[in-house]
Amino acid sequence: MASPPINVLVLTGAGISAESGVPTFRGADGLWEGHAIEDVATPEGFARRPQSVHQFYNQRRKQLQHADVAPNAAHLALAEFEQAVMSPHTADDHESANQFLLVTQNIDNLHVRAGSQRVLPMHGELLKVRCIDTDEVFDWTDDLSLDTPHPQDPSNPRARGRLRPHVVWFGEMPIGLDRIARAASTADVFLAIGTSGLVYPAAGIVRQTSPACRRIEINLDDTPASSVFDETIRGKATVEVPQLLD
Ligand code: BJW
Repeated sequence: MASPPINVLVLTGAGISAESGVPTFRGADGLWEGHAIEDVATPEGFARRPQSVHQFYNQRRKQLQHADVAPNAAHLALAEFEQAVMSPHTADDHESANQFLLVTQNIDNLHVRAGSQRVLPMHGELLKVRCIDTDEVFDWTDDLSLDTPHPQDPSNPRARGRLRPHVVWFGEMPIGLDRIARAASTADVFLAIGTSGLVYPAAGIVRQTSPACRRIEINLDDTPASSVFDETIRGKATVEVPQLLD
């Protein structure tokens, strides 16, 4: 007999990429020039010191493209798991099909590089920029500055410096919240990996799941959200994620 369909929702945070060489925000090294991320990653911070904020993201953009930064065993296990859950042989019609969504707070592209397909980067993407005037989004791998020409208007001096990182700062609306709320309310399994549970609305997703949902947290340490989970697994993402999903 066919097994019932399963809905899986995964939320990842900086901890899943830590072992790929991408620093977390609130760990021992999680400061930038003595500033907490809460001070740097705001529209007000960008308005006050745009060049400094560009420098922060330029460094991280460069670092993400360093040859040593690559998806780790946790990213790869999630991509394989998605493929297994969503294999066309698991259902012959849409109604009874399994569902899978990977919501990431990370702006690195490591889930996509690992082969994950149903990825929702709710805090934006480091390798994209957005025009402040038109909201148009462009792929971007280079540095940004107050002098960067507009890709569609390169010879217009007045169109320079109108690009910003395509990321979500404090006080801005995260991406895809409706889709996330729908996925949470129908999830049978919710898995949160490597996130401190301090930043909302991401930290509140676990509370949007139904009582029947099995909620699992993987983290090195306890978080303020740990008590809401049914299972808490303590350890490194590269060890615990492949073990859980095997
Ligand atoms: C490992 C590991 C290993 C390490 N293995 N584990 C409700 C209550 C209170 C406040 C608010 C609220 N609702 C909204 C707010 C305000 C605010 C907020 O949450 N503030 C709190 C700080 C108090 N939220 C917002 O402003 C959000 N917007 C919003 O709510 O809009 C609504 C609205 C808008 C306008 C008008 C009215 C309403 C936006 C939040 C945007 C967050 N942006 C950032 C920067 C993104 C760009 C960038 O990357 O630079 O997102 S901040 C930063 O924190 C980044 C991260 O995605 C996010 C979360 O961090 P994360 O991933 O959890 O990392 P860490 O470092 O904190 O934790 C790592 C964890 O991994 C640790 O637990 C380690 O133990 C673990 N770990 N190695 C396993 N190997």
